[in-house]
Amino acid sequence: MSKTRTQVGIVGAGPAGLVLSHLLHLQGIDSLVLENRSRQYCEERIRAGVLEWGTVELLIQMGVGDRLQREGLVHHGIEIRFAGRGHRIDFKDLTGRAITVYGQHEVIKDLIRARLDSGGQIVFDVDQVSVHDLDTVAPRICYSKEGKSHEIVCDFIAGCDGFHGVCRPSIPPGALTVYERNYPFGWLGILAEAAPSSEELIYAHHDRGFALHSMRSPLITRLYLQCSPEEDVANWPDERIWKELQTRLAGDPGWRLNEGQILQKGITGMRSFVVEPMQFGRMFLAGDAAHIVPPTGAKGLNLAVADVRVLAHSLKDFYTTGRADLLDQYSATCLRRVWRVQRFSWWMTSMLHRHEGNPFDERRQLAELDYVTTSRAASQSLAENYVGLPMD
Ligand code: RFL
Ligand code: PHB
Repeated sequence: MSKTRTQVGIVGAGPAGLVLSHLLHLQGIDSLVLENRSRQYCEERIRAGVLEWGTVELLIQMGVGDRLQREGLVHHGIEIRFAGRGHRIDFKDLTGRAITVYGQHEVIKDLIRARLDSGGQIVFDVDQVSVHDLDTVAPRICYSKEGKSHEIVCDFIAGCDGFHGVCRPSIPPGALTVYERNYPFGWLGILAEAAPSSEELIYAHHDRGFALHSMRSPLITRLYLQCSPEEDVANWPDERIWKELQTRLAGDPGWRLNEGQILQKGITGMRSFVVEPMQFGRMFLAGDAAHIVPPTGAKGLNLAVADVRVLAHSLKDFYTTGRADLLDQYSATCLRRVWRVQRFSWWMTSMLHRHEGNPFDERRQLAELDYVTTSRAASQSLAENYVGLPMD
């Protein structure tokens, strides 16, 4: 068995793990990232697309924003569509801020390149990752690669291994409280070789269910349809998807959704999930390992980045002063933002999706959409949350 040492052992090369590793590097702190997938898989996995202004600023400050600034699509608003009519929420007017549409996999490519160019260590394709001695000053990570066993002794471990990772389940039962809510629907997402049909994102409420028009580039559209969480993608041939999207996204006369070859299809369940605290001993959880939001608010990636920003700052304080005050506050500091973002994501989800049942709730939902698109106060509340609350 080979043994190495690092200051911060990071499990997971998603946005949380990679941003953390690069922030630590910029502060002179050594880390090592372990990832159970291949580099290619991580760089091609299609996920989030919306970056809050604070996420964009951080990536630029970290020196990984060049391509993002060249290729990212800056959006000054979104459209909310219901009862066949579109209503624009003008972020610029309401908040002075914008969001940037830039695929998560592009952020990942930029971060991996930056880490490797500056001598960072990312070990891809690892197996059997396990974490040990979490409540001591020398926690360890064990893993195997190509049949050989390895051990890393760390000062701290960052569990950035997503919702299905190993870090959170390694915490003794009883040390964490779980807060959870499942939704009775999922999203069928497609990536299509078609020019976006609108310059901005369209969130559409429709009697047949929610639909979302988003994009990745001037030639690629990203679209989602509300469906059952148990839906089988095999039941959705391309023609059915386009027909349903045309119906649910139908808007002002003359507007039509551009169609094209479907490059990728997938179904995602929707859940809200939080564990408290986001720490056990010397292991800190960040990003999806600690919390999940339904995607309607476009917040998961941004929240992951916000967590590791706090963690990197707290670790720097520890290494420069020897004091653990900020590390001890890590969980409470992050959870304040996490819960505000949970609230917003839940609210967007319940306002826009079709729920079975109660006609009272259907009418109330339409009143909510009417209010949010006509009251400046209500639109401003949506806008300030969507572009991203200020970082503490
Ligand atoms: P990730 O990205 O899941 O990264 C975790 C990494 O850990 C690896 N891993 C392990 N490595 C070693 N050993 C193990 N045992 C491991 N187990 C797992 C995994 O392979 C992976 O590389 O978590 P992270 O870094 O916390 O980042 C979270 C975001 O990826 C996630 O919240 C977003 O993608 C959510 N999300 C969105 N977020 C936004 O901010 N804006 C959006 O527009 C948005 N849209 C979305 C989304 C997520 C979606 N899906 C598919 C869940 C749209 C969709 C459809
Ligand atoms: C996306 O482009 O993938 C996307 C955009 C907005 C969301 C969720 C996903 O709310």
